[in-house]
Amino acid sequence: MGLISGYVIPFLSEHCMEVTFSLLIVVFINFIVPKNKKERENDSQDVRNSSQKSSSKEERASQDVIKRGGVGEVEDDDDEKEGNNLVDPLWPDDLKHIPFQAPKYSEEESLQRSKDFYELLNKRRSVRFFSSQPVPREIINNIVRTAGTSPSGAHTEPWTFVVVGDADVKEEVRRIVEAEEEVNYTKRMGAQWVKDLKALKTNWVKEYLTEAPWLILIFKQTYGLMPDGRKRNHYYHEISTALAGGIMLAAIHYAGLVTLTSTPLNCGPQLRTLLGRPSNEKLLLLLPVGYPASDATVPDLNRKDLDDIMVVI
Ligand code: IYR
Repeated sequence: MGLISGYVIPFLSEHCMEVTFSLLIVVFINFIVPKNKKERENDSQDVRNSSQKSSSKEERASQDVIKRGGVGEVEDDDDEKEGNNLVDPLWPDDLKHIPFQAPKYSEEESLQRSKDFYELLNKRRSVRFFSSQPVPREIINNIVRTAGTSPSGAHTEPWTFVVVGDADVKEEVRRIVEAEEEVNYTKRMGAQWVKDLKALKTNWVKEYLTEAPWLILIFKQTYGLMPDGRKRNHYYHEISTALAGGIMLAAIHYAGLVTLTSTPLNCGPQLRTLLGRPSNEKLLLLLPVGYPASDATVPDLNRKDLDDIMVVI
């Protein structure tokens, strides 16, 4: 008591301003500086390799969505620390830049083409009922070539398209997917998700996986490997591969074939093992490809109007 009333209280009342100020500095250093430092680390990590491991609320939320709605393979923490481990750049510093020739159309032609292309793609639907009519490999080759024209982070082309036509492998894919999807629908997805899908009449029985002549499994490569085994960053591998998937959907439709953009939750590791793909490859999408069954149906859905999807500033 003597110490407090004799020294501490008189000291505090005499140095009130200094004490308050010091406390503010301590609070600032403890709470604000580390947060900014953390954000900076996250930013630089994002820029460095576009991995999805930062800890902002938004990022955690999107991770959660991926965990719940993605194909469910957690990425390894395989980022190489930068510093002395820099590898040679992807491209030589003196990489040649060449003139770009765009096809030239008049304004009217452009308008017509934009309308035609919209009308074509507006006919695309996700189809779940396939004919077993064969589709020549060369058509599939061209579809995969087209997907491979997608832009990618630093032109790393971080994708692998596994094309399955073998009936036994398709059977095995179906067995794996149906077993996992049954657990997804009954346990993992949750009541709201299952309720939201009810009208679309999807469930865990997936005949299309054996009916369609081809399955295309789209893997994102989370990193690349150099001939000496060292890793190469694959920037924005997920966005790049998803873009390639979108271009592939357009190519499939343009060829008069159908598909559906399936994301078999929690099947990634098993399918990767079945198909003998390396651990840097993670399954992103599974597309059955073929002709629609003659009695195929699709849900009677409308698309949002332009005004509902576009904001002009
Ligand atoms: N992957 C499941 C569930 C599913 C999820 C969404 I989101 C869909 O739009 C459709 C299905 C399945 O393929 O059945």
